[in-house]
Amino acid sequence: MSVAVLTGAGVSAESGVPTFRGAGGLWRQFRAEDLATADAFRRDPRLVWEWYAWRREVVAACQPNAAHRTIAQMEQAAPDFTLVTQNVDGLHERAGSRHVLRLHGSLWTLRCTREGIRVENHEVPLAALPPRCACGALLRPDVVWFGESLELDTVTAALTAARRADLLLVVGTSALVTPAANLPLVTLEHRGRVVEFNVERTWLSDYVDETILGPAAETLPQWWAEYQSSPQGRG
Ligand code: BJW
Repeated sequence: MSVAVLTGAGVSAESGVPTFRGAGGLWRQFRAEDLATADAFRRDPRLVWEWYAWRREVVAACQPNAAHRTIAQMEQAAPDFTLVTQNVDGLHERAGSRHVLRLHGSLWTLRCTREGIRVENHEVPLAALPPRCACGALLRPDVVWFGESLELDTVTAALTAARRADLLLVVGTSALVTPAANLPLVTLEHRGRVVEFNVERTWLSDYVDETILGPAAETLPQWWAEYQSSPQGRG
């Protein structure tokens, strides 16, 4: 039995990390094109960095929730398991997930704009804004902005997992951003079962096998407990 999980910002909502869209979402307060594009960074690196530095501070003060912990338990229990996340917050890793395919990068890695070298950095607050590499060039957040390509190896691994999955759990994503949003369709095309966990219906809800409505920190642990005691989960 091959199991995969695709997560989005909603999985971290109950930890206190703001989502992007919807009520209270980051894009309600900030214009995406001012902050999450390479053009925005070229125009005003300090402004973009102030936003990311603020988000690092918010996330550093948050703790993983029961949904993150349940997903980490799934990895231990299922021999063929893949976690794919769109999140950059690092909460899956802090909850104990060992192998995480991070489609959109990480808030905790910085990348040299000249040499492409990546450095892990957990400094909160950052000592200098915008931070610079030892070579003198600007460092940028190692995240994937709109119009940028995702790491090929990561997308390929995610697509392989979606194709192989007998069961894909889609947790807390509006599924509006491609290519991540296509993964559930790949699983469905290959006759895998897709179960969505969200506080509200999304466009995906019309296609998936089941949508479980409610906060993921409640619905996912409950679903997992029931699944484990079912014949399918025991088998
Ligand atoms: C709960 C809950 C609870 C709440 N429990 N649930 C036209 C022009 C240019 C590009 C495009 C275009 N049309 C399409 C594109 C492609 C573009 C795209 O998809 N755009 C769409 C917005 C239209 N994609 C890209 O550009 C990607 N690259 C690419 O395709 O390269 C090829 C290419 C190159 C050039 C041109 C075209 C193609 C890159 C996408 C990068 C996305 N980056 C961001 C920012 C990352 C860094 C950062 O964090 O700052 O990633 S955007 C943002 O959205 C972030 C997220 O990972 C991503 C997905 O959001 P997510 O996770 O779904 O969050 P929300 O807030 O949308 O949803 C939360 C959900 O949780 C909701 O459903 C709630 O109901 C739910 N929820 N509480 C359970 N307690």
